[in-house]
Amino acid sequence: MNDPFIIKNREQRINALVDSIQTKLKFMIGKDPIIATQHDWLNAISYAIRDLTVDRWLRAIRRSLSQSDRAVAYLSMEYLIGRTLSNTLLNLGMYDDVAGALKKMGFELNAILEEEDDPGLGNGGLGRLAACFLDSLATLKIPSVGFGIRYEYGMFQQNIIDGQQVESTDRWLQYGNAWEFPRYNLSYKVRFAGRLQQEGKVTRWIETEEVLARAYDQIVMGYGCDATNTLRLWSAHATNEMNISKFNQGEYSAAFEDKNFSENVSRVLYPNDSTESGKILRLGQEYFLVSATLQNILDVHYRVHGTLHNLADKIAIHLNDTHPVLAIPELMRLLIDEHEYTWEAAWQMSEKIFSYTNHTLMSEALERWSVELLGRLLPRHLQIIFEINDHFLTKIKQRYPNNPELLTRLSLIDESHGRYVRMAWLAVVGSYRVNGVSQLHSELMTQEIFADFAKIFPKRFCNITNGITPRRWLALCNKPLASLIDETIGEHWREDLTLLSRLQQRTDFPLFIERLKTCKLENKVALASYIANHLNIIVDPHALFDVQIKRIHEYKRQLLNILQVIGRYHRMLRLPEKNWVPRVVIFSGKAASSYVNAKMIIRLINDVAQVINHDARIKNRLKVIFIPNYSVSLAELIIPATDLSEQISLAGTEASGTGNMKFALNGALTIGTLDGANIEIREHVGEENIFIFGHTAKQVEALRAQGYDPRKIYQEHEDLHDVLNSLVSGVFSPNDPNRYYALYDSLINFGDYYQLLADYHSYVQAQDAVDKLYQTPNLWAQKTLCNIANMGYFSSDRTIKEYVEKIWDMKPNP
Ligand code: 26Q
Repeated sequence: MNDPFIIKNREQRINALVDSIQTKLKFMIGKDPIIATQHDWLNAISYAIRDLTVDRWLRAIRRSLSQSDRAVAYLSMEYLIGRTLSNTLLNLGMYDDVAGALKKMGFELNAILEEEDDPGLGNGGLGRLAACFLDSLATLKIPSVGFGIRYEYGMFQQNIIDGQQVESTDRWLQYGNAWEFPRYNLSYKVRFAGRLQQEGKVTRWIETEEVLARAYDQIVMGYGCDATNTLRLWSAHATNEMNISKFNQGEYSAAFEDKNFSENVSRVLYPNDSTESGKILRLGQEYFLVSATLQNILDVHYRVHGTLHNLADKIAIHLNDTHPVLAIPELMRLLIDEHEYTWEAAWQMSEKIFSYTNHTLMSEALERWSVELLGRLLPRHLQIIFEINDHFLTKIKQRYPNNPELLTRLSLIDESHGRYVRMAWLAVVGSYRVNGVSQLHSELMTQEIFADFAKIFPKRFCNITNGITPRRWLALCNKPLASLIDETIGEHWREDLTLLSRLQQRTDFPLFIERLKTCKLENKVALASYIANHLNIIVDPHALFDVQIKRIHEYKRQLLNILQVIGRYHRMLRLPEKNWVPRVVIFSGKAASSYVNAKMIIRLINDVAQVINHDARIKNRLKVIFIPNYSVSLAELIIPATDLSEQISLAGTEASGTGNMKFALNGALTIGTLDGANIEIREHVGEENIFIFGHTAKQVEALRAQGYDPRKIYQEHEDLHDVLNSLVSGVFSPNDPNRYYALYDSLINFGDYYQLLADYHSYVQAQDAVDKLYQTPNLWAQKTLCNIANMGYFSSDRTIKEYVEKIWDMKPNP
């Protein structure tokens, strides 16, 4: 197609686009327009648009091969990139032209965009962070490749049936994926199991089973004209399509057994956002990603440089949590066993290459693998891990000769209950830099889980507060607000989000405040119409939209939120004449399939919704909505429509949070605890513009240490007493009054681990302050503007610049 960039005339550009889309439908999809489905058209459009990005991409790859500086390999088991077409149109600045072309063909752009499957190749925050980083790396023109797994089935689809979560498979590839380039001849053998054979100093790993890793590449387009990078996802294939001797004996299904086993490696994403230890297939996936990636990196490096000696000067390998930490022993293995480096030389290189981000402090979420299982699946790696441990502990012994407890604590092998490899320890020992994801988290990280390491390697630890890409999370998802900002301060904020501070002076411009309110209302109308169409519930767009959307997890305390809703319901029944601020309380999020308590919380929310939404006495002034199947694209709809953002985790448990940033950037006020990045958000937006409540991380610790007694709070506070009693009196589950007994019990009789009751009252007070402010709409809007104007710091561009300076040791790009 003629490049629309060089066509000056809009009419001609649109014609060129129409022409190209029709050609794609014919020659790539092979369909007659008369019978083409909406999805066929989506694919045709996607191919046509993809064509416009390929030249830049190939140029960028060529540049990166000949460059003298370091490149980044970002290793992550998860990427939640969201839909690609809309993002590409934004980056190319072609939204309007394509809308025009489609109109001419009788389509509506938004309907086509909605047709694209949202690839759910991640669980939540960690996967979305990786996607924001890819966007910023490309936009900042930092040569980098994201490596991951092309799961055939992503995060399960969540259906709500009779109030309960029911999972089904996410068949996101069923109609193909127009954005990927399969690299049929770029593949590596990944080996598993087998045994070790020692020949003098040389170790051989023999009799292994093999799986083939095939690369699928996707263009990662940054904002602005020439900015592109690559996301390379590995897909597992059998090395032997079938066992010919079994086939010849007529055992047709047995002939394909091995093939099925191999391909299972990239079959499905594990839907747990905290470690599910012991699953051998998960370990297989982690190693599969790492082995294919490292072979690929060494391969390319050797072809360009003719040696591996300078590897550390040319590449920084970043580990997104411990999930890809086997990269460290894998690099050692490749250098020693396949490239004949000595152990010491290999370790010296390795020590300069890896860096690691920690995303959680909760001990149950730290990865550990049993020595027995690791030894069975990856005997050579286990051996190398033991060698790393010996090497490390020998040095420590020299420095601290009389401290055996310290050695036990630092050992990569935990021998207290069985024998386990502590993956986070391996990551710390094998990385030259380790970072946390918010100030509080990084502080606690060096005071708690990594306290011993922080004393030994004080310079190794640092903080880099998370960020979000302003392209997807404002320009793309909130068109009304983005245009208002463009009109006011120009368009450059997309690349420099700190420019938003220029909006601060508009707080005193009544006309501007009016327009800001109109933007919010427009977004709320769109969400209300989604809710009406999909859930058959009518909500008033003028009501306060109070939103908590994220994974369902006890530490995030959705339960505290719904308890507070029940409390409000009771008060409304007691004082029906009071001028209650109408509220729509919205929840969305998935629970890990095996997480019983989280699923119970979903059920409770839905049961409470049934009762409240149908109680005529409250006159529609309170609605509870659970939106099923939360995803990146749902977040793009919900966040711009939010007035109040719920960030209420138990202080000290949410490493950072990134949703909190998206809401504030889109003009919601936060109600939250002093946890994760909420603390830094408060510093930036000012404490008068955020609703903070509850105990601090220190107070949480102190309360736990002194012996916390939730029953006392329950007995002393009548309103809370009523709320909890309503759970067990069957108000919300009349046909099954015992349904919520276990939840009730966990709060009152089993120690209330997440201290909901301890924060309940300050939470209710903060919610009352929210109502009060909402009754002064102009003041509310002014405060939302103070939030928007001060969110510049939370751009992932700033985050990535900090990684470049503090971790990856690259020269900033000219
Ligand atoms: C590990 C082993 C086996 C199976 C699953 C897992 C697994 C998968 C995903 C463990 C953890 C995760 C995801 C963690 C996560 O999303 N953490 C979040 O990271 C965000 C980005 O830094 C933070 O903002 C959040 O606070 C943190 O919860």
